[in-house]
Amino acid sequence: MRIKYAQHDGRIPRLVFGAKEAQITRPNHPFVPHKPAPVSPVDGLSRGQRLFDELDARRSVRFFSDAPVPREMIEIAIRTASTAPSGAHMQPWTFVAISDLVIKAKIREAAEAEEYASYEGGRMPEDWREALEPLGTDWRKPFLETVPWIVVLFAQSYGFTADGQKKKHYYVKESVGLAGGLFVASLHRMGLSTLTHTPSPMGFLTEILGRPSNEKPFILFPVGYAADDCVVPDLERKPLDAVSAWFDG
Ligand code: IYR
Repeated sequence: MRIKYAQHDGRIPRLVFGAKEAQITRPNHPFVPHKPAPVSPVDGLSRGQRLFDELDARRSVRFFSDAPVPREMIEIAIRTASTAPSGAHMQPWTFVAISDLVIKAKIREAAEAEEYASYEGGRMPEDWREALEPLGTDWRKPFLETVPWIVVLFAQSYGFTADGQKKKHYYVKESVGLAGGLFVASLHRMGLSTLTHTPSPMGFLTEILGRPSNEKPFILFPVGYAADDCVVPDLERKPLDAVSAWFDG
């Protein structure tokens, strides 16, 4: 790849790498024009505020209605999630969507067995139990059968080329985490609720769902409408100054 440097202040070379240059230097990997729709800072801020208000109303839910959710809503959430940026654009994720009653019952049974061993069998360290105290969780996971859908997000530690060769994946956790975040946002936007559930360990999901060995269970999302009498822990989000640091010139 050809890279041009221009002298910036006589000492630090500044990278000059425009779209034209990219097209010239990567002839086998075409670039296409990208023109994000123009939005003024005033409109942008108001849009950002609206998105914040909407996402700030999202809560992790453990009490669900059994009201049906059309498959198309799950499909669009998965497509939205798959717009996430990913290492070398490998999109190293698989969303496995389950509405089958028998499989949901199997997942509940296996998840509760693991959670029982954690909560009641002494597998969960004391400090962890204390951290979970405000959430009021225990080993019982009835929502795994109440919900119309369970979606299990698998991380692909590696992939395959068209001719079956192993293909390296990069920044898998970061990529799959980003996809999971967009999945949650999409569900919320559609009026659906979910929980980022991580029954531990999650190996049983590989087995029940017959996934290949390059996929590791990452997050289990029960998906549905919140129950009419749903309650959530009275939690607050950290203020901006607790989640940011600034070097504002
Ligand atoms: N997996 C257990 C425990 C649990 C762990 C964390 I970190 C939570 O934020 C909530 C629960 C469970 O699902 O109950």
